Amino acid sequence: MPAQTNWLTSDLEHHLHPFSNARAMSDKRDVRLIERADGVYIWDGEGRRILDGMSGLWCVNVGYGREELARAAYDQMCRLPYYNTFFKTTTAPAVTLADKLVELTPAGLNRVFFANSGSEANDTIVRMVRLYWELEGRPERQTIISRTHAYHGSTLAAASLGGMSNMHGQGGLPLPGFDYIMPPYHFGLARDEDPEAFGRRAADALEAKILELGPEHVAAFIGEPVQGAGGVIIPPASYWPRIQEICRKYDILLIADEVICGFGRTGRWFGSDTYDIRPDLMPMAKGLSSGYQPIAAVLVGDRVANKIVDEAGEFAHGFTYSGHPVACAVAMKNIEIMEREHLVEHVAELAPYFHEGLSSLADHPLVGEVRTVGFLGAIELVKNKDPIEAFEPPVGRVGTLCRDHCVDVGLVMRGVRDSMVVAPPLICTREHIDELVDKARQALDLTLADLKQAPATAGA
Ligand code: PXG
Repeated sequence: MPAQTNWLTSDLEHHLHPFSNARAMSDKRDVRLIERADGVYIWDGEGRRILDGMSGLWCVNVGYGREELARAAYDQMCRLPYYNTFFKTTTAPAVTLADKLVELTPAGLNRVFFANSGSEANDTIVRMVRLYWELEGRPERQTIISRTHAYHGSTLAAASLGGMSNMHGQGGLPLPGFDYIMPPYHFGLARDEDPEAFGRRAADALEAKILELGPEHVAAFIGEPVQGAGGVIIPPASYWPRIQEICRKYDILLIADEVICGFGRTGRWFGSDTYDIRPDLMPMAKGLSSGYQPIAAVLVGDRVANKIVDEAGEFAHGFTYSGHPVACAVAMKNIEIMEREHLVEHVAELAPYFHEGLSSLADHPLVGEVRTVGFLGAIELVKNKDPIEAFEPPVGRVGTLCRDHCVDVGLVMRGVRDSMVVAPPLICTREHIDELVDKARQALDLTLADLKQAPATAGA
């Protein structure tokens, strides 16, 4: 570890950060050291305590400082720090975890493939889906349909699955075989329309896209139950039933990306439980180990699994660390903690309180809408409330300004375009929620003050 005075220079000279503007960081010497964490709080290099309203990056569901998880890793490292699951070998932690995931997920998902990140899980899915249709004798069924603002990871295939324009703008993406429909983003796309009518219309866009491409070319539809990184886009109740009807009608596979929604985030074990989704494939990561170890899994439904098991021969795919024993042992202990402390039930119980708390911000002059499900929330920032008017471009200027003020007042919230999103650890109490809401209001006040001083340049 470099001396305190040098770490910033070393970081800026040698460390390329994900999704960061290295030039701007370097010019403004703008990087924050996070030194330690406990419960729902993190501490920065200046010793300031910050409420982590984002659970790290939507992942530290059981909160920080869990010695039990450290011990699970230590014990497993002493017994067997590594062995692979290739070539007809297996390990107890991988088998135990696979069993548990089958038990926790909706019926019909009976096989598990392990990976190390959500991106790898989604890459795995692209390969499985293509193989499935090849084995069905329908290799022309290649296209996977996704949605604008979807995030499914950063590898070439996962970034192609996602619908983020900034990612597609670099390196010639998307790859062939991916297409997109609108998200069920009521506030952003159709706030004057009845939400349920809009939900059906957003789902009908899938049928229109299938017919445009020709059903014989469509392999699958992928969606997060609630779009997370895209801005906590919560679908109207009418959306998922209609999407599933369309998938069945055209016989296409359904993939529910549970990387954010999984493990209690929406108040049930999986977002698929909350929205009654019956997917053929389900990637998960993040909350699987609460971020204490990198691990991901793909739950594979019988339709795809049976085909691959019975007809593929060898599935030529895998990672050195698929089913890593230490990561699996930690994930298993993480699930044990969630069960023992009834964290999923806790989220369901406090979800109305979380909703009320965040909704109390709706009277703020900058807030156009607040929406929540479970412990996921979004606060839309607007220039004018009545009628609603967005800020001048560039999009994200005010969101970034507010995000920086959040840190100043001791809160992590994430800016997505000009909205603020939150996903606090599932262990949050009523008091933590009160603190989160108080600090969010302080940050909104500071943002408003900046905008009053320099309406078009603040945050630029
Ligand atoms: N699917 C979903 C739904 C995700 O949210 C991934 C897949 C990819 O997981 P990995 O483990 O490869 O990162 C994610 C990841 C953000 C942010 O800024 C969100 C994610 C990752 C990085 C940043 O909100 N989600």
